[in-house]
Amino acid sequence: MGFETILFKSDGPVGTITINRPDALNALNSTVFAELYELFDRIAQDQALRVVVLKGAGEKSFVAGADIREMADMSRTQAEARSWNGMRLYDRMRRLPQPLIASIQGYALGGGMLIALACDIRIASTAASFGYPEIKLGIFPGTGGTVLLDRLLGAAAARAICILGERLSAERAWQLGIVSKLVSPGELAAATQEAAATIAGYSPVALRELKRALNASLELDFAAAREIEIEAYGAAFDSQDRQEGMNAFLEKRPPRFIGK
Ligand code: DAK
Repeated sequence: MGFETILFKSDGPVGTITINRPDALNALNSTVFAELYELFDRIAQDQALRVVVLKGAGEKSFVAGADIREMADMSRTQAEARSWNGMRLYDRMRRLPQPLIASIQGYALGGGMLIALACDIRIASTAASFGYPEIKLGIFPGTGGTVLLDRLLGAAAARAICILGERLSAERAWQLGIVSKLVSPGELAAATQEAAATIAGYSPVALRELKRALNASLELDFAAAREIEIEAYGAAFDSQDRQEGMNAFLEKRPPRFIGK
């Protein structure tokens, strides 16, 4: 697709995006943000893709944060504009109809942890590490990073991570619930593929509507989120896939979901 900083390949229903700046530990510069946004926009339209994996190139790093070299000379206006851009990308990712898996082999720091949190599931190797070190640079995770961590983890854990700026081991991130599955470095690729294959076998309609309900719960108040949950549930229930899922169960055979 002709991108400069990211790679994309698809293998049947599974798409894989690689952030490809290994010399800068895959730090996110404005080109990465723009290219990812464009790619996610295309993926959202592609019904053949049922699940997407996001990873970083090389052995050492998933993403070591926003590109500090690029941020160093920014004005306040530029920084705020970039924050809006970043949030737009993370919202795009969360609202992707397909589930997104972050496959994390190394550093997931700052904007790197945030982009992993914008995925639905995080599978990490024991060699990975996490954290928001922004406070050490005189800033803080100001691209929705505080809000998202607070909503996903709860206020106490989020505050400690933002204020202390400490590096969390993969084990600690797993205990906190940031990491959904923790595996040895040698098992990461296979564990990621296994999760992707499992999800690819589920109904795309149910997954899309489920994500809509989960997003509503993250973004709205209790009463409004429940209304959306019921509406999304109705939409899933109305699908041919729901009929197929229940028929397959009753007929004791595996279901074949078509995404309708
Ligand atoms: N930006 C730019 N270059 C980076 C980088 C980064 N975040 N992290 C690493 N690099 C570069 C290094 O400069 C070095 O380049 P050369 O010197 O070789 O040219 C190369 O990657 C290898 O890094 P090291 O030599 O430092 O490797 P080490 O193994 O010694 O250390 C490390 C790895 C990850 C511990 C270390 O590189 C490190 O502390 N990196 C910075 C981590 C960090 O502070 N991350 C948070 C950045 S602030 C936004 C969106 C998000 C954010 C802000 C705005 N918008 C959309 C507006 C979030 C902010 C952040 O993420």
